[in-house]
Amino acid sequence: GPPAPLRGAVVGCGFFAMNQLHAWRDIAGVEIAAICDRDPDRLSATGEGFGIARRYRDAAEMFAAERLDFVDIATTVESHRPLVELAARHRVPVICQKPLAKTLPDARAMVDACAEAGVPLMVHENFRWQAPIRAVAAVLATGRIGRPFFGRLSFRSGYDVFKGQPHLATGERFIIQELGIHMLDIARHLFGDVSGLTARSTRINPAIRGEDAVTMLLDHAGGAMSVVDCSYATRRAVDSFPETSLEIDGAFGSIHLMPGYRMVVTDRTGSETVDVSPPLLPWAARPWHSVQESVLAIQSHWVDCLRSGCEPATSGRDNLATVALVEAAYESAAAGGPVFLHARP
Ligand code: NAD
Ligand code: 89V
Repeated sequence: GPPAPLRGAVVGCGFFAMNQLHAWRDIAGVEIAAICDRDPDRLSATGEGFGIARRYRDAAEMFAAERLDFVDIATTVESHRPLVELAARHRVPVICQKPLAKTLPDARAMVDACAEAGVPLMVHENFRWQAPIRAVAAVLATGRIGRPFFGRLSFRSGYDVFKGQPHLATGERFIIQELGIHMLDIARHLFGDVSGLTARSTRINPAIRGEDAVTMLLDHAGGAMSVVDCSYATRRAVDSFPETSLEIDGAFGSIHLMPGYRMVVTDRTGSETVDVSPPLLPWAARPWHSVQESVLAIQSHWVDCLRSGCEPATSGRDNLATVALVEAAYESAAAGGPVFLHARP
């Protein structure tokens, strides 16, 4: 018969966790048995909304009382290390939201703690799981455009992300750590390891504390070069939030992902335009639906990996290289020069 359902718990019942809880409901063979949030109002509203009776304000209490097959940590970055280490002490497989940690040493300690406990760690790095990004990666993998020598990933918007996530306005670091991290992960995923990075950043919005625009130049060890640019201070007639625009030039052709989820592939035989729109899940709402569908995709991948024992694509170990790029970007933006990553992480 079918395997027993996996008993999971979600820690952090805030803005983004709602997507994770909806996606868990859509995945067969998973039951969210318990939730945790230190805020009692969020805890009860989430418990009522999703019909989850076992509720905890303290994660340590939850781990002591529950038998869990995995835990899904959806809190903000400050609590990621203590919560991941707590899960490792209880030998519970763990998913942690991005950014895994604010520093590379913290991230390494988390990866080591899970490795020593013998439990898998996956970072909820969902952008590479978005339908349009998966479509681009699939074309690239066929070799139709040849070896890529140039890539451009661009995310420019004026969408008010601070309304739903006020913590984004108060952190010392903003766009590189919160959004650039996704773009840098996609760049690694498409073009391979990065050997050097140069970044320039600035703050345009006077109402926030961190940087809200960044331009980065990446050297990939395989020979490609990419430009990654992000802004939450861009005003346009049509705002494309939360779409990533992408251009890849290869020796025999190109891939161009443009706003409106249109992908144009040019190869030696001509050009083809493909609609790579994400499906609109029943619980999703535009314009977030592409991100929301990627949450279902990455969580389904986690379940497949837990059942088969394979390493998740965005494992903690894999994600160290993305965290290293975030760190390199802040270092380069502060010092002005390039940062070389040969010896890392
Ligand atoms: P939020 O502040 O809305 O929610 C976080 C919740 O965690 C709050 O309810 C808070 O009370 C709770 N919490 C914090 N520390 C806790 C602890 N130690 N124990 C129990 N509960 C605790 O934050 P958010 O905007 O939902 O962001 C959460 C995380 O999700 C961040 O790391 C953010 O970067 C990430 N995020 C990812 C994506 C994506 O596409 N992958 C999108 C948005 C946000
Ligand atoms: O995608 C994210 O992780 C969001 C943001 C608003 C920064 O894009 O938190």
